[in-house]
Amino acid sequence: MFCYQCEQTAKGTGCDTFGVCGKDPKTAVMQDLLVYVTKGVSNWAVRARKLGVVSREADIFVIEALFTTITNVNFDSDTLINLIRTGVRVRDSIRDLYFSACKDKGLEPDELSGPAVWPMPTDEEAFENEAVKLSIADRLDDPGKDITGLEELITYGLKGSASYVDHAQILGFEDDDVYAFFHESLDFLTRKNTVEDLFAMVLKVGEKNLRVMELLDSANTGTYGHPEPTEVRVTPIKGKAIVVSGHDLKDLEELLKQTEGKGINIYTHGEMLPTLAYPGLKKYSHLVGNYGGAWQDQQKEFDAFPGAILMTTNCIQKPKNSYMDRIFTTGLVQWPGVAHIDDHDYSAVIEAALAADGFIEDAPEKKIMIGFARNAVLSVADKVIQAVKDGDIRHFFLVGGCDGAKSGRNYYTDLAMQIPDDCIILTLACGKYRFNKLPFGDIGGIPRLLDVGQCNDAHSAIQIAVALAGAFECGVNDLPLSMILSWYEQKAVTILLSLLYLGIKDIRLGPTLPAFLTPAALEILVDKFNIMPTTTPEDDLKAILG
Ligand code: SF4
Ligand code: SF3
Repeated sequence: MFCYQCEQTAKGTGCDTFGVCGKDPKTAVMQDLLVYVTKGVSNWAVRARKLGVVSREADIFVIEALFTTITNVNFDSDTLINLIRTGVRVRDSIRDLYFSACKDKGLEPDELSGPAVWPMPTDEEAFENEAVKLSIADRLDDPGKDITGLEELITYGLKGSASYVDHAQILGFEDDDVYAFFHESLDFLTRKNTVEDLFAMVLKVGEKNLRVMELLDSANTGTYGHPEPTEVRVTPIKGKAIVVSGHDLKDLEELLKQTEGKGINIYTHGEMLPTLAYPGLKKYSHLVGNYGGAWQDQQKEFDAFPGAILMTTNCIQKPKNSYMDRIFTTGLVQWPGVAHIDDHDYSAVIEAALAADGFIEDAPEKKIMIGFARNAVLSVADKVIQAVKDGDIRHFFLVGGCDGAKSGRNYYTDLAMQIPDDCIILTLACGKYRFNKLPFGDIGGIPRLLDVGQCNDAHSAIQIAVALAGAFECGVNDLPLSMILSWYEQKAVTILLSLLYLGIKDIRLGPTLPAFLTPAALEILVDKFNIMPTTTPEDDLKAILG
């Protein structure tokens, strides 16, 4: 195996014997093979679309397959093998549709090679050998590390974006141009491209992901209303309990409906925290607060949680035996041996919660403020702008992104604590847990820490920045705003590409730079965007504030 798609990759270069995340070699090569087959689907889908033939099956398959291969989503090689088989069936069906459209129009169909015609072996051993042969490791020699790194940057951007497309689609929000783009870019990846072509595609992925995040924002706010500033409890209360982790709002809503009146308290975890600010979700009185922090603390936190656990999207870690029988996955998340919930039927989760002890007493009350997405912040924009003009607000910091287990991430806690009192901190995604329970106070009634939401709410943060730039009649790069981002998995990659597409400069990225970016690729990013690694909180603050 060889995998270097996330920040915690072994030795900062690549996991080559076993994933630091817990991914075994078979699962790793099956993920690579799934991505390979997905490209084959898109090879035909892109051509069929040119002739007016659209296959919903192909569109949805590509999105789900990419999402499945994001870090910490699916650790079950059997599921992956089934998906590869489905992919080949979907590929052949869209190929047939393309052939008949060509025939109808009297056209000669394109002759394709590679993933478009990959012959799937029938026996298990040959299947695994093929997966090894077609894995990333093979491409590091030919076409080489620079090209492969840029191809993977595009692929990882697409993976992250696919997760947002999936969430929006579940709520009934879709855009055909988005599906078309996924096919175009995957088809592009099967060609021999120059560094310049690849780099142009990197920015196109960022551009399209802006549309995708907008779509998901419409899905979430259109279905559940705009997040409102909300004080939420972060300590448990007495009673039976279910904790829900991940990003999928629909899963939470369905669980809330099914647990109503059952005497079970529902807690959010990880990236679910922002859902406590949505009117359509916080109206459920048994949605009582947030439990725990970011994903990497789950083994300790779930072990201590006296109820059932539901993982809705990524960031599952190897479950400990102590909670193996009360953790459940849903959607695309899978761990071998963990019960998977289909079609929003949560009866097994409810049963497990009722069988567990629940919290035997209330913990001391502790609350934090959340819910500062674009609508809430822009409704007080006049006050914010005036505070900047009066010199009461000196600078804005966007400190957020993914959290992770590797050492060095206390940088973000130290930084947030050292940011001077006349500065505002915007935050989002699970990286916020490094500091979101600390007291930051306010500036003339404006809280100094504004939690914008989930990682996909980077869309909201961008809207806020654009509105500020409009008010000050300058570009986003000229605002007193600095972005200090933490990354871990591929959703952070796609958000970074969107920021680069917008031309945002001077982004600080940590705790380490992506292993898949070779010095040559980094040089381009530094030249064009002055992107830089985080150093120390002291030095970075000095460089920013002078
Ligand atoms: Fe390693 Fe990250 Fe890949 Fe897991 S996802 S195998 S930790 S690089
Ligand atoms: Fe976190 Fe997994 Fe990335 Fe949505 S929940 S940001 S790491």
